[in-house]
Amino acid sequence: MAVERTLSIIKPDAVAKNVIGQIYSRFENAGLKIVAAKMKQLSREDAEGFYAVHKERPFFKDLVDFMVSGPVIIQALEGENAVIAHRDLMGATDPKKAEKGTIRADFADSIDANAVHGSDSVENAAIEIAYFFGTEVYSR
Ligand code: RTP
Ligand code: MG
Repeated sequence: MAVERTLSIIKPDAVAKNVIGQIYSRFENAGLKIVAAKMKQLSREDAEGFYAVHKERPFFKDLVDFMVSGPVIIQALEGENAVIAHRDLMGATDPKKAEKGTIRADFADSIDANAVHGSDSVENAAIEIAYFFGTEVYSR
């Protein structure tokens, strides 16, 4: 088993629903440690840069509009197989398809407003953590 880090975002819908603490509890109960965290109102430039891989997709503008619609909470999580462990807690992208008991099944309303983001690979996690935290993140 490998200790990994992953980048997590609590999206504007979940921040507005006042469930930050409930989502943090799920991370902690799953053995994921919060090693960096901040609340931030993303600019369009922040959101477009973060989701640059999706810029040709039809949902890109809606995704950016949504991500700048209110503050988000951004954190780096650390633990055994953190990337997959975190994706398992999140559930499927579309909350209607997400397994019961996952964050998206319990807190998300739609595929657009789907409560959380999580890195999809260790490589992307490193890029995404650097994107938001630069060298601020504590090393192990
Ligand atoms: P995320 O990156 O936010 O953790 O979500 P994900 O990996 O589960 O999904 P991804 O394919 O990376 O898509 C990024 C976000 O774009 C929105 N999306 N909308 N309308 C659509 O078909 C569609 N597909 C994706 C979602 O909000 C998704 O979280
Ligand atoms: Mg993704």
